Amino acid sequence: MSTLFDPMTVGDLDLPNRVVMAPLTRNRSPNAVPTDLVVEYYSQRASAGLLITEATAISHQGQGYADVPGLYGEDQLAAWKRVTDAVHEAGGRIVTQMWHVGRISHTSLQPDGGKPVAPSAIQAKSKTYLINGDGTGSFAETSEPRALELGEIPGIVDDYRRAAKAAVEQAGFDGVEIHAANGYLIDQFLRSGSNHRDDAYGGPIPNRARLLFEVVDAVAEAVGSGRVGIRLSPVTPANDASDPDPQPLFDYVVRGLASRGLAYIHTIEGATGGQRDYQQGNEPFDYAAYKAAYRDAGGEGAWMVNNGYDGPLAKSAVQSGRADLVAFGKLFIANPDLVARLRDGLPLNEPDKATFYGGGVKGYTDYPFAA
Ligand code: 8OZ
Repeated sequence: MSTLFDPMTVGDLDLPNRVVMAPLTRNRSPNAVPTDLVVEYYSQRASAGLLITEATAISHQGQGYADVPGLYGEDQLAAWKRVTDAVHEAGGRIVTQMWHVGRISHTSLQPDGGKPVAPSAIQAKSKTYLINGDGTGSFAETSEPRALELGEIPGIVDDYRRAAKAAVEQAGFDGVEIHAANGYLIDQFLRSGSNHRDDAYGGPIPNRARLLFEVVDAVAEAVGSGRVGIRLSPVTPANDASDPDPQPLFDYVVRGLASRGLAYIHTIEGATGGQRDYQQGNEPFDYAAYKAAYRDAGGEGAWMVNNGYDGPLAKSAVQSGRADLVAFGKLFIANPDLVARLRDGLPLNEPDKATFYGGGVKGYTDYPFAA
């Protein structure tokens, strides 16, 4: 039996424990460049078994929010190198979450003020976050997207490949996580609510999953599959994601991932940041069957779970063998030393929602460590 505090080899990475910091958007990187505060924030949390960065855009086109970081400019990569150096210096391991938002964007954030891109020209019923001329933030409706032309898709796959290579070779990350969750580009292709294409990337499940596998293969080739993880969210309604029949779709996806040698599969169970038993379609999603589909197909990657875990739920998930790794979001925002607090049964700081997105030190690097 393993516990949450036992080490584990995950692909090419040796983790000292199973407590993972989930990717968390914090909107504190003006011009897409992480600041000194970002360096401090991640290095404070270096005792995590693994740090996953906030979602980070692979290209300007992949941007959808104000002040989120990127992996496509030399200044962005140099800033991330300072983050990874500081984390390594503090004894930690860090991968970056590679992000293309697809339709969850706004023309004001796109190259030349153009329309965001998507599988189909269907506007999401969702909001994004912008910074106004006077420096204040506000939420705005996502813009109407345009459908990607077939001939544009290889360029997007190349953007993932280039970002992965730069993240590892230039920015010093230990690996990358492909963001295929929460209603962003890859998830928009997967789910039938946002994908009405009638070409090789739409319609039957293998077509809707085609972009995901092309991205996984390109990224794995660029950095080695043992440095690649992927995040999926089979039933989340986040960002207007919808599909009436998620079980066969996501069982197919993890079966296809099984042969690709990834370090880990990271699943958001339920509605992101919300109800764990959230349902899309007529039946509850069977997470055990989904995991079994991956293992039956020969998948040997670590199984990472996320969404609403507290200490007891996380400990039992690992001890029962239901999961290998548990990713914590809000608890890691508020507790830089979460591993020690969970291990020693210390009280936890409460996260302050008002300072999640944007701002400075407050609610970011000023949460206290336990005495
Ligand atoms: C919260 C706010 C903005 C973006 C996700 C990247 O849901 C996000 C995100 C979360 O995956």
